[in-house]
Amino acid sequence: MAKKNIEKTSESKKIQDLETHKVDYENNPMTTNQGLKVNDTNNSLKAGVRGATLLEDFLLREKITHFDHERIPERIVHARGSGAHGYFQLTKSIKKYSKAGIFTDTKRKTPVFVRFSTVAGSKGSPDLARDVRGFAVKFYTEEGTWDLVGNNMPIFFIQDAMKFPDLIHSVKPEPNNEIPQAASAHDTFYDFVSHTTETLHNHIWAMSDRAIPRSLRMMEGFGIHTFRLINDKNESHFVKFHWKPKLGVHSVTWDEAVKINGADADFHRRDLWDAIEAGHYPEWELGIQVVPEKDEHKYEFDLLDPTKLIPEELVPVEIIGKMVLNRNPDNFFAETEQVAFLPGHIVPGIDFTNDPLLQGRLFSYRDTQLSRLGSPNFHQIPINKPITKVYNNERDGHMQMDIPKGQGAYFPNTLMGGCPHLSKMKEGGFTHYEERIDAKKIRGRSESFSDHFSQPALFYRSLSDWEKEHVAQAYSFELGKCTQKHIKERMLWLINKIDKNLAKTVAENLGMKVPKSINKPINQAIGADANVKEHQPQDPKNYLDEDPALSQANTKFDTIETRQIAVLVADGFDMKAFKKMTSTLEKEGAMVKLVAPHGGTVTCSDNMEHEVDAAIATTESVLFDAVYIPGGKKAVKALQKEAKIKKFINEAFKHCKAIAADGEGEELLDTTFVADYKDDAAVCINEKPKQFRDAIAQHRNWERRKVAMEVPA
Ligand code: HDE
Repeated sequence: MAKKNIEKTSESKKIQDLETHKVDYENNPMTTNQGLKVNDTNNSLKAGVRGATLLEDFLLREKITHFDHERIPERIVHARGSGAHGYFQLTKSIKKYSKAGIFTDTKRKTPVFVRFSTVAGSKGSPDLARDVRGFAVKFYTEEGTWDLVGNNMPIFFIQDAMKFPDLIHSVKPEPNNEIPQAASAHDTFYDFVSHTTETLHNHIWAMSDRAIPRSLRMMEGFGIHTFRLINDKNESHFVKFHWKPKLGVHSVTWDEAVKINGADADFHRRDLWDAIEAGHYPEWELGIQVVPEKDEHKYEFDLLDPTKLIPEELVPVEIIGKMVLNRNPDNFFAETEQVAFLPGHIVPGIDFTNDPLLQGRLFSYRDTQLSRLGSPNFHQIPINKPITKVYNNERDGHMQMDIPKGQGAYFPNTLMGGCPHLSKMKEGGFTHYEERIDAKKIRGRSESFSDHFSQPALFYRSLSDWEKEHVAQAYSFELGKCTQKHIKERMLWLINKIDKNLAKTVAENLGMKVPKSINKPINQAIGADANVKEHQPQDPKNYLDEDPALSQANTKFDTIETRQIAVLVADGFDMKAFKKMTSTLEKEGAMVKLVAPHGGTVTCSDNMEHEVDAAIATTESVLFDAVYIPGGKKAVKALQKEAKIKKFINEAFKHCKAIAADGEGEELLDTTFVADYKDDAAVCINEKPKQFRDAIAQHRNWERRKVAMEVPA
């Protein structure tokens, strides 16, 4: 990047920072929390400069006490998260299905706050753990707040809320030694999974590339449960919600994920933050799959079973709106940490179904916010406040922020003129959908939830060859980390029910054989009374050969917006080639970063100074999407002397990334693994910038994967 540009950027950043702080800080001195002006915050009050600190020091006590209480309990799950503000806008009214304002009014821009997260790791765990990602959206609608608290995979591990603590205890670090952090690859998780076959569908998704996204901005989101849409005639339709990213669905490889966690543990958080700061606002389309009430029992799976998706081949996704994230939080704790999502936050026009997982969530989230945020008034925290006014008779409690007026707080009343009065349905009062229920009270599960193999098999069949290979590698890695033979055997037996070749490959990698049989029954309420019934999983059915929407090979490959391009430079790099290439890439929204043997500046062939973005010692190729070497004799000579520059290129090649070189840049490639693969579709030597651009848009050249495996980097 030319120096002039750099100066401009840092100047505008300074102005932006000042703007943010101006209101509060510009002309106001430091004060205590009581508004007392403070003249020294560096020294405590002492009996003489070398004497003991005095108990009288109220300034020290206030500062330290507040500090001592700065932490709140982290979330039990989804502790590691990153958030952003934005808006949702409907593009197509769905009045025929829903009376919700956000689903009927295309003119509205509804503010949203979104929090993305990993599930298993602690708050400080690395971003690239193999894990499901949370995708929680808070819509501040004119009719009250609606929270769509979903994930980046369309199904969940378990069918009944009762099993959630077991699932989470199994995946969290093992309780005796708190190992491993943010990783499912250990005995307790597979002990649980191999004895709980309903997990297998979400589990195979977690073994796929979906569990190691390239960016939070390149993930799909799903509401998972079947919800209801209710129209103004009080008619119900079943619905599944989908978020489709504008940039397509892309992932890194496992080798990269492991390395990114070391090179930049905040990789996803930084990527989201930087994209928004640079004005490249992440965007998703909202889609719905609608099933009429009459079709409730039409499918081979139960709509209430959260371990099943509705294949898009059977019910297409209808796009109805878009969400844009255009503002970073001002303060991580106040917003991203304190935000409280509750699946029970709903608005008229949307309703719940009897999905037993959803039903359990309706209890759990309020309960967890109480322990996390410490007060039933957590809705008064700015990030959790609805944009509508709140009127009710709830009073007092820890940290009450409002000062309610009036003589009483009860209903019905005459002393307050009957206020607040009840809202009639035509005024927007919420009424539950009147679902008819005629059943025995029973602790049990519907037999229609017992198909545990068909959809994992459908998912696997729908993947491309390279995705299938990644799944096999992931199973092999995860089970390879387990120490118990009986658990691995059981897993192989179950994988074999999903796909025989997959099981064979994994078994070979583990140095084991797929067992011919295991101890039955598969699902066992161990130690339970004989009348406790656990349905045994049914044999897999094939009701659909493939669902193309499940494969990332069918995603969008049409943009290079926000792709990070490492340009390898040193003094004397060829400015002409550099300009030609980078102007094309930057015009399309790619982010060009100069990587050089040292920090500071480098001088190009036109004798201009350019600020270096990263010295090679401080960066890794896994943090970039593509590599370009502009050439220039002196520059290439200097680059050739750097062993890490060669490693950088080899690694980019190993991870199937686009690589381009102009002029003498080719000589640098000649000292790397790329030398023998110059005809590779994503290696562009002295090609037009458009060629490189197209290779980057393809995300990766997976055709290269066989030779790439040979690269020792
Ligand atoms: Fe959650 N889940 N969950 N979950 N979940 C929480 O609530 C829980 C489930 C999801 O960014 C907790 O505020 C139970 C499914 C997300 O703040 C907790 C069950 C899905 C987030 C909780 C489930 C999710 C959470 C922990 C089984 C996808 C992060 C902190 C019945 C549809 C939201 C908190 C954020 C967070 C409980 C299952 C998604 C403990 C009991 C299914 C994205 O209340």
